[in-house]
Amino acid sequence: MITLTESLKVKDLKSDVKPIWCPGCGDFGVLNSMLKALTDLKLDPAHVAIASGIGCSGRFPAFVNAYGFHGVHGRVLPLATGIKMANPELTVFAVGGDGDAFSIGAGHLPHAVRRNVDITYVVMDNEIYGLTKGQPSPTSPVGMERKASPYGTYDIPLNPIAMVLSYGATFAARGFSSQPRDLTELIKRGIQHPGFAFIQVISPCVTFYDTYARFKDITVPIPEEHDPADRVAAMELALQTDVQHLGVFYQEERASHHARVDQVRDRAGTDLSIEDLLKRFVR
Ligand SMILES: Cc1ncc(C[n+]2csc(CCOP(=O)(O)OP(=O)(O)O)c2C)c(N)n1
Ligand code: SF4
Ligand SMILES: [Mg+2]
Repeated sequence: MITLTESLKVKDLKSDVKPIWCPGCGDFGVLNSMLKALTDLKLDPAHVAIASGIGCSGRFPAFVNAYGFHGVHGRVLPLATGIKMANPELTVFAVGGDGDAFSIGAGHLPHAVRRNVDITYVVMDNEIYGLTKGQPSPTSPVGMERKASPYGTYDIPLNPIAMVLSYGATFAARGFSSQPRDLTELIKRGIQHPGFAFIQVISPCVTFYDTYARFKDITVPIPEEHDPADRVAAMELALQTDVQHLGVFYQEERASHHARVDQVRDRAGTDLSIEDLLKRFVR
């Protein structure tokens, strides 16, 4: 994490590109929380990189005055992993939607989690495909009736927090875009976590599936007595779906991906030339 000595203001981190999200979209709350987290931690934007997938949420990097890479649909995690491996000094974010993360990109998630790549992954979960005008996503609830599902969805939704906990996540949290102060704190904790920080953010799509009222009713803070070092207790909280807990479910420290790659590099010997390596492995 490379920081500045002087403070930046949120406005310094806003790029000249104005968000074209619909007024009221939850993604505004996520963007503002992210900018506040970056300024609170005094992160040097020249050492921040934000990779995104495709979706309304995928537009995110364009609005931040830092390095950004708007990738292809579902491939944000390989992209962010590559950025971190190429330059471990960068603070790296992956951002995207529920479709990007849990449909087309779902195969990448367990591996980024188990590798413990030191990035913060913010998934803006609106339980729908926003950009493509409202098709069901893997987190849509059963019975969701929209134009693309006129008789209601019937597949059970995935449970993102339970998924990453079962993959061995070292940091799993849930926030709500309409609670930006708490979300800012979660993002700061994610950035400071030395490993893969997974943050599911409830971020309603006002145009195709307005869930503000539902989530206002069913969201509750994680109980104060919850021990975030207890994976089983975290899983029990995650499996409760009648209420949706907000906060940090689980956190532990484990060597990150690039720390382990460095260890392998040390073992292999850094003074070896390509010729030495070829002699050793090519017969
Ligand atoms: C390979 C590929 N398949 C499908 C699409 C079409 N597509 C674009 S965004 C999207 C889903 C967006 O939903 P989500 O990831 O939840 O993001 P949101 O718009 O809701 O933020 C799809 C299916 C695409 N761009 N590329
Ligand atoms: S369509 Fe939905 S997700 Fe996309 S910008 Fe509009 S409100 Fe946000
Ligand atoms: Mg979505």
